[in-house]
Formats: sequence, structure tokens, C-alpha cells
Amino acid sequence: MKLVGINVYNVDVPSVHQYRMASATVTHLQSTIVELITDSGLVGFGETCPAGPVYQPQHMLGGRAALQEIGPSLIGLDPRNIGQLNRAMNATLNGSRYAKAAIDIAAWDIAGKAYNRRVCDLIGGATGDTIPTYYSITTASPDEMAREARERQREGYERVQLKIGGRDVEQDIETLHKVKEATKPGIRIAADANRSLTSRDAMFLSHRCRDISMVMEQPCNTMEEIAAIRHQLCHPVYVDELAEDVNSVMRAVSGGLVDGFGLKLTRLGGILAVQTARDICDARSLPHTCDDTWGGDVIAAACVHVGATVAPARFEGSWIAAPYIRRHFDSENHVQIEAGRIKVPTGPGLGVTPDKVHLGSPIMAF
Ligand code: 0XW
Ligand code: MG
Repeated sequence: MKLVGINVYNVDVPSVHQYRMASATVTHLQSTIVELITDSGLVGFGETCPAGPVYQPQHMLGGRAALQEIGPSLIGLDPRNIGQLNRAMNATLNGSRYAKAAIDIAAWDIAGKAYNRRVCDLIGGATGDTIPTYYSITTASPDEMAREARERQREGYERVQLKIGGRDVEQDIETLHKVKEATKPGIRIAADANRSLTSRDAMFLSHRCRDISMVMEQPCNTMEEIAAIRHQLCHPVYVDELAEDVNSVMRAVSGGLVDGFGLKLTRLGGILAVQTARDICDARSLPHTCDDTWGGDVIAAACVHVGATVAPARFEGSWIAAPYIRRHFDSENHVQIEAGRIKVPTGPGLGVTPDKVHLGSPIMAF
């Protein structure tokens, strides 16, 4: 089987309402969908959708420029040989893993269809028919955030992530206490500062919330700041934005700098790379999520397939953007949440196919 063409599409992703984090606010984004076309008639889809240009260094136009650079070098390769495909991408362009990830995901989709297996079956096997997700509560007043946490727990979510930072730390401390009061025991809480806290405020917050069982996600901007205060905090520390690739995951783990991760598929480089990170976490009993920054059904399906292969005891869930955006790309088999869980797609490959009407004409073709 050979790749005979690649189409790249722009798909609008309007938000239900503003999603506010300390580092950035997400409203209307444009996702990038990649379609790999083979001489066998099989096609595969991948997606990459950075959460705006500020959340992390990756951004929409950068991803498209990288695809322009990589695309032509892949024609003629067998997309089922995903190792070779990744090596070819790396030989053509240094970095830009988030663009390469869209190709990698589309290649897994083709491999699954070619072998008549779901992606999760090719990468370790699924732990069940559904997997947990978590709800990410956007920055708002302490009362609003507590009310939202209570509602989501009622709906069935077992984990909430609260966006903190970017404001007076007293408000975040009040929020976390109110969330604890408003929810029943059993809910897992992540306080995600998205890089924004000073080491001073991270320490104030952790000490004033010491009775709250929660994890502190990406409290500060750099690994050095996190390392400096880590042992003065009362809470486990998870790294998200700084888990940039397999090597940074290895460095954080071997340096004893983290208690868990928010693993993002496209940031790490796709399904091949995130599997390695999953296995490193497994070897050190480190909990982690398997999600991405934003996007539609294609990237959501990829996250769910990888999430379905993580040991349940260490799995913190796959976050997907579905509750925050206005449209599904696949009107028939879209990825959706019910009572805090997501059904693992059942069709071969990713098990989702974006509707032609949403794709329009390609913005790039090779
Ligand atoms: C909750 N997320 C997965 C969605 C946004 O991209 C932010 C992100 C996070 O955990 O930082
Ligand atoms: Mg995070």
C-alpha cells in the first residue's frame, strides 16, 4: 500500500462560550484536518488544533507551515509502516511534532482499517467499552466554579480540573475550599494553573489548601521553578505544558520532579510517541491523562483510543473538547460524553470519519 495523496482541510470550531485559563482564552478556533489517501482506496484522518497561539508554543499557522514542508516527502510511503513514516517526517523537518502528529494519527487510522482493527486494539488493547473523562472548569467566581463542580459530579464526572491562576491567589484558595464543600467525597480534583503561578503563590495556595486532596497541575512556567518548590508543597505535582516530547517526560520522571502528567497527543508527536510516554509512566506508576488541547471528533477519537489502553488505576481520563464546542465533525459516529464517560469508537481505525460538508475544499494538497 502506498500514499498517493494528502489533503489538508480547515474546519471552524466555534466554542459554546469562552474557555478561560490563566494563560489564554479560547473562543473560536480553526482546526487542521489531514487526510491521507492510499492507492488501495483506503483513507485515514488526523487532526491537530492548538488551543490558540498562547497556551503553548504550537499554533495553527505554524502547524500548517510544517505540513507544507513535510507533505511532499511522504508520497509513495506505506502508511501502515508508522515507524518509517515518522522517521521520514523527522528527516524532512526538525520539531513541529504537533503537525507530524496529525499525519501519525491518520496513518494509525489507515493501519486499523487495513487490518480491520480499532486503533486501541493495535496499541495494547482496550481496558473496556468506555473510558473516563474529566470536566475542565473555566476560571470564574469561586461560587460559580463550586456550583459547576457540584453539577458535574451529579452528572457522573469523577474528576474535575479547575482553572486557577491569572488572578489574586486568594480567589483561587477560596474557590478550592468552596469546591471541596460543594462536592461529595470521591471526586478527584486537579488545580491547573497553566504555568501562571509564582513559586510564592504556589506555596501559599498549597499550604492554605493542605486539607484538600488534589493535584497541582502545571503550577509554574518552568521545570526549574517547579523543582525548586516541589518538596515544599503539600500536593502532588503534575506536568502538562512541559511534557513537550518523550525526552522531557523521561527527564521529569528520572529527575523525580513529577507525580503525574497531562499527556497531550499532538504535543508529544502523535500516537506512536504517546504510547512510549504511557509505558514510561506505567513503569514508574505515574498517573496521567491522555488528551489534546482542543479540536473535533478526529483528535477526540485518537485520545480515547490511547486512553482506552492505559491501566485504569493510573488513568486520569481523556479530556475532549466536545462539551465546549458547537459542532461534531462526524454526524454519525461522533465522540461524546455520557455521565462522565466516553464510549470507545467501535469501527476500524479511529472509528470516526469527518463529514464532507465540514471539510469543504482542501487548503493544501500534495
Ligand atoms: C483541559 N485542557 C486539556 C484543555 C485546554 O487545552 C487546556 C488543557 C489543560 O489541561 O491545560
Ligand atoms: Mg493542563
